Amino acid sequence: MAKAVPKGDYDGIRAEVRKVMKQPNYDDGSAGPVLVRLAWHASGTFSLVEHNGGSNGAGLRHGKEAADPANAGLYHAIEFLMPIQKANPWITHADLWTLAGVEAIKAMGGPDVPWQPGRMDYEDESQAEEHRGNISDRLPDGALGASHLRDVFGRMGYSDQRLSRKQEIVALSGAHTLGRCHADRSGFDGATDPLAEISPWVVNPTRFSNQYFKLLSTRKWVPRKWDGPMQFENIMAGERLMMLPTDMALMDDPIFKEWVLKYAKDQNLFFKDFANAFGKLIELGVDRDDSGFAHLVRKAAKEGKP
Ligand code: DDH
Repeated sequence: MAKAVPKGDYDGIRAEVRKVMKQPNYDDGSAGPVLVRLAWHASGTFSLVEHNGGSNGAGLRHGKEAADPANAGLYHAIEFLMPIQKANPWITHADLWTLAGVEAIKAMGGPDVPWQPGRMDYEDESQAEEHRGNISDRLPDGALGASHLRDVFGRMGYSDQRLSRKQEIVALSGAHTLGRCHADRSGFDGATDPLAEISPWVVNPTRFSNQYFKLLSTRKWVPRKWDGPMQFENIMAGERLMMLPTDMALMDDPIFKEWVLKYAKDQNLFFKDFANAFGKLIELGVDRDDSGFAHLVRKAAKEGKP
C-alpha cells in the first residue's frame, strides 16, 4: 500500500520562508545561509549504526543538543522561523526546518531539493533525551582533515569507499558557497580585523553556485596570521575570502579533489549531485509508516558498521 502524505499547505509555507529570508539588518540581508545550516545541523547528527540523531524530532530545540557549541548561532534561524510556526501550528518544527533549508537553497538560485513531510517533534526534553541518547560531538570540526570528513559522513552512511557515493561528501561541502563564519559562533574569522566583514568563502555569499569549488581550486590559499583557530585566506583587491582546514582537505585528498575539479567545471553536475545528497541528508532516520508520519519510536542499534 502506498504511504499517505501528511496534508498541509506546504507551498504556502515555502512562500512564507521566502518572505522571512529578507532580513535587511542581518548579515548580507538574508537569513538564507543560516536556514540552510539549521537544516544541515538538524540532520547531520544521524548515526546509521546507533540509529539515532537526524532531523526527525527537531531535537536541536532541547537540552544538550541546543547547547552544543557546534550549534552556536542557530537560534537566529529558529527565531526567523518562529512566526511561521506560530501562524501554522499544524507544521512540525522538524518539517519546517528542513523545508526552510530546501526553499532557501532554491530561492538563492540553487537546485530543487526533494522534500517530503511527515517528521514529528519531541514533546519535551526528556522525550528527546530518551530517544536520542548522547549525540554530542557528531558534527564536523572545521580544524580537522579528510579522514575526519570520512568518519563523520561515514557515520551518517555517506561513504567515499562506495563508488556511487564518493562525490556526496564533496557535493555537500559545496554549501559553503553560502554564508560566512562568525567569530562569536564558531571562533573562525576575526571580528577585530578591518577586513572581517567581507570574509565569507565566496564573493556573493547569498547566491547558490559552484563558486566555492572554482575558488578552492584556483586561488592561492595561505594560512591566516592571527591568534584564532587555523584557517586559510586569500586576499585580492582588498577582499578577504576564507577556507577552513576541512575545506582545504578536499584539495589535499586525491579522491575528493577529483570531484572538486569536476564541480568547478560543471555547475549542472554540482547542482544535480547536491540536490540528491542534501535530499538524502534531510531524510536520514526519517522512517515513515503507512500513515506518512515518522513516529518517534526508539530504534534498536544496528549490528556492524555502515
Ligand atoms: Fe558548514 N560551517 N561545515 N556546512 N555551513 C559553517 C557555516 C556554514 C563546517 C563548518 C562550518 C557543511 C559542512 C561543514 C553551512 C552549510 C554546510 C561554519 C561557520 C563552520 C565553522 C559557522 C559560524 O561561525 O556561523 C564543517 C567543518 C563542515 C564539514 O567539514 C563537513 C555542510 C555539509 C553544509 C550543508 O548545508 C550541506 C552553511 C550554509 C554555513 C553558513 C551559515 C551562516 O550563518 O552564514
